[in-house]
Amino acid sequence: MSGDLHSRLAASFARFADRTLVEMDGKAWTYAEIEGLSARLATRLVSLGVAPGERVLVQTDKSIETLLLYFAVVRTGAIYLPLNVDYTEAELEYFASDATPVLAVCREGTEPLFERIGKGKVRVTTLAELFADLPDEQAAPAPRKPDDIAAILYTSGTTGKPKGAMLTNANLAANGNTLIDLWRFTPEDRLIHALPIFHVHGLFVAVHCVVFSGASMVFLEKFESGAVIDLMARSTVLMGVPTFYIRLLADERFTREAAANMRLFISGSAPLSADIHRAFEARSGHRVLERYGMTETGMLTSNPYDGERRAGFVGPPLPDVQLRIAEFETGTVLPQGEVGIVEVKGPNIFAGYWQMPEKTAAEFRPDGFFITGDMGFIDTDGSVQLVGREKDLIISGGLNVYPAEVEALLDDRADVAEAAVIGVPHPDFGEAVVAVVQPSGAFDPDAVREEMRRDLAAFKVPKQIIALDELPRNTMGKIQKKLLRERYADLFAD
Ligand code: MLC
Ligand code: AMP
Repeated sequence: MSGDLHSRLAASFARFADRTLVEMDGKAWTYAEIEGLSARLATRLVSLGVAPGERVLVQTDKSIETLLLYFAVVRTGAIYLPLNVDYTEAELEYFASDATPVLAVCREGTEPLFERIGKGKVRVTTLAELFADLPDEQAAPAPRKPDDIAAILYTSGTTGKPKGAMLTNANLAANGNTLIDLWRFTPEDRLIHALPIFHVHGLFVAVHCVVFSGASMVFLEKFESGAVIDLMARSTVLMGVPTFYIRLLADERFTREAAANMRLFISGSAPLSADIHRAFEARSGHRVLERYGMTETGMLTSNPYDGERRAGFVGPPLPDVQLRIAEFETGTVLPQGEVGIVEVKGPNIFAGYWQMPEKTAAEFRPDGFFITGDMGFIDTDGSVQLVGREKDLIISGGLNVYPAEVEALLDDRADVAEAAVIGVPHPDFGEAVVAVVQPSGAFDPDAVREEMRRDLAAFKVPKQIIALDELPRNTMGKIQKKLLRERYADLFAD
């Protein structure tokens, strides 16, 4: 294996040629069909100027065409840059100007928006246009080296602008290879794929586990408990965020019998509460396998396939990952059992942030360990428990919301003196975004929420805005978010 992602994918395309790779809406595509179509699509991309190292920005709905586009971009050696379909013009503008893509593939009807933000420098197209009269010629795969960038995924930060995490060919190939062994993927597996394909979880973890192992998957446009339960009788694996498991438990059709054919339920992207873990086992007879990862790193830890899957723990580091706990400020490595910042090193750790060498340097220790921003400790059995986050981050339904971004938008308003954005427990999303504001003058929370939707993706818009005459502050004048979190902990209680 040459260590590049295309070669790894191509090995599976050839080896499992006649087997089904993916199904959607009652239609199925074999490995050979997917390879053929993506190679022809690569020819089209090349004719549009897509070349090794160039960025292809993608904001399209979940579909087989989007999956083909991903494989085609990898084949051309260009950099795949997927974006949440929920992002608004204001959010997209930044990504386009930062990443300077050569091509933007967007949803029908949004071409004018992309033309606007591309400022005449980006070629704009849609999937329908790309696939119209696809040439027969199959583009030869561009030679790529393991360290070449295969994808950029944007993540926000506690301060400043979102950062484009550069994932190399070797990062993606290594993590996928490790996971298929760890989770025992075989060609007999059939994955229920209900995640979006613009994040690490649905795109790399799910798709690569399937393709690398010769398994198959059923694409659902989005998670819907009834559809997922119906598929279980002829499927073997589900990957999801905790909200999937919460919603399955809320559906009375989800029973031991319904889950009888399944061999594995995997959870990640956000904490799975020990209560849900136990309730899930009581209902289905399956112990969820929880794992932990990040956009910048891919997967880092996993509970064991055999052996105890501990509720509330994310498991030991993957075989090729080094993980340590350190003191955040000094970087001093802490002894086993002590709580500190989680730091990691391994073949899956990203190459840095796109055109941000200082930000990159700030997040690595001198010896190459990446500082995750998650707080945790290692138990006596080597299993990691995450206990919180050093970064001011809310994870809602597996999606990250940085309070600083939402606060900035509120603080800019004439009717807001100051805002504090916090995460509070939510029965469905795990955490929900709530804004506590000190208004200046007349203030209508519902109208403000509506207006915020123009600038922010829906999942970032506060589920509730609470107006207070005074925000609680410490003696230094800093808003006491901890106190607010405690005060509103039961806001969404069942
Ligand atoms: C949708 N909404 C959300 C939301 N998703 N609000 C908060 N948090 C979310 N995650 C909004 C909708 O826009 C809508 O707003 C309202 O909430 C109700 O939506 P819904 O119909 O209940 O949501 P649904 O479409 O069912 O989506 C929920 C979900 C989805 C949980 C299925 O968000 C999802 O698939 N999440 C997975 C995200 C994921 O892949 N994360 C992995 C990141 S990678 P309104 O106002 O219009 O009513 C990573 C690394 C790793 O973290 O370790 O994996
Ligand atoms: P993202 O930037 O979207 O990749 O989110 C990464 C963050 O998700 C991590 O830094 C963790 O805070 C969180 N995360 C991922 N998996 C888990 C998990 N199993 N338990 C708790 N938090 C998790």
